[in-house]
Amino acid sequence: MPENATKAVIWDMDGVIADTALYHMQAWQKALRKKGVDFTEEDFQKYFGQRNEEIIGKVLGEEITKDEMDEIAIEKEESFRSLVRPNVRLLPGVIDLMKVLSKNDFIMALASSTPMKNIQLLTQSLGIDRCFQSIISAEDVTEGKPNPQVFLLAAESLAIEPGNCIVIEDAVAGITAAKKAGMLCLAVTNTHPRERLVEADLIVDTLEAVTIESLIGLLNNRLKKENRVYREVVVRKRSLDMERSLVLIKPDAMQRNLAGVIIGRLEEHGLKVVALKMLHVDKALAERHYAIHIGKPFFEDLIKYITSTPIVAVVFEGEGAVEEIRKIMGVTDPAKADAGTIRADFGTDIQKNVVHGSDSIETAKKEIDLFFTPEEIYTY
Ligand code: IDP
Ligand code: MG
Repeated sequence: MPENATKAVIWDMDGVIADTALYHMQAWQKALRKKGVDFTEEDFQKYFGQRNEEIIGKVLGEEITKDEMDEIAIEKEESFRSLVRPNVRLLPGVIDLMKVLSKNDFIMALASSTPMKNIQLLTQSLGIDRCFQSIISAEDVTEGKPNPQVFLLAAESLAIEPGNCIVIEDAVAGITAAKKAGMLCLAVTNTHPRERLVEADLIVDTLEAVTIESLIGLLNNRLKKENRVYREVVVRKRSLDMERSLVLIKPDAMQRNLAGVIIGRLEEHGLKVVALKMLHVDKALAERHYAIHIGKPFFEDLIKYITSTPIVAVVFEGEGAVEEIRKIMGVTDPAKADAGTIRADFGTDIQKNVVHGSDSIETAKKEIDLFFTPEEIYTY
């Protein structure tokens, strides 16, 4: 363990480290069938990530006794362990990410809604039981996720401030718990689609896609955000040099609730919103907007990214707006962008750079026409 560790990653287990959902569902079905309850896949999805007693209480109602509840929970967990023992596998990217985290002085905890027995069985079977400085299980908390208790306890046991902890989660309740704990959250779409995980700060489809830079970037952004002093808004008069530029709040920014911050940064410079809409860009529009990049190695990925979730399109107006917006945004690659620019502060990598701004007056005209009709643009 690094001597003066200042940052931590707190791992959820089921659905992040190991793909155990199917075995949990089968174990629930077996235990509840005896009580005459048909536990469907939908029920399972609904209660995913919650603690046993909460699930049993909700499924069987208030009248159930504590003894009955314990009996069902024990039976469920026993059959889960016997199902999982011969089958459990690590999900892709877990080991590599753990290695790179410890190389970069992150310490790690495991915080799961599962009983300690399951955690031990899984971590030992997978050979990762010695990777964590601390393990928090269902027995350690009085309330499960979405209550933040489990993560706060983990941070406390590591002696790391919640604001310097990144939680890795796959469940909606887990992400809510992480945010309530004041932590950053990386979500992986192993269990739920992206649209359900938008509360997270960063969403990936597999842990193989996580870079150490993006995690460190998350922590840095947090610090910058807190230290940031809003500049006084300059309200400018209309002049003959008024220009319009198209700004897109890209999918990664929308997923991380940054639309307001980005629009705010531009407004702070006296640029005026004259048109605004939220839309899910389709492939055809994406290909027209990025036509200039057809044939480049990143083109296909760029189209996938810009069409992945809805975005906000804004027309800004101001004197020299086109060039000024490019300056406020920073250059394409966030790693190379000047400090204090939008991309340096919030961008993750050269593709996920949170914002688009037209690159010339000519392009701006074409791009605005793609996204807005003339009637949709307001003239003050
Ligand atoms: P710009 O957005 O700063 O004008 P462009 O070169 O026009 O940058 O590229 C359009 C978008 O394509 C970028 O904002 C970024 O999202 C993506 N992009 C550009 N270069 C790369 C690259 O080398 N790899 C992956 N994506 C890229
Ligand atoms: Mg461009």
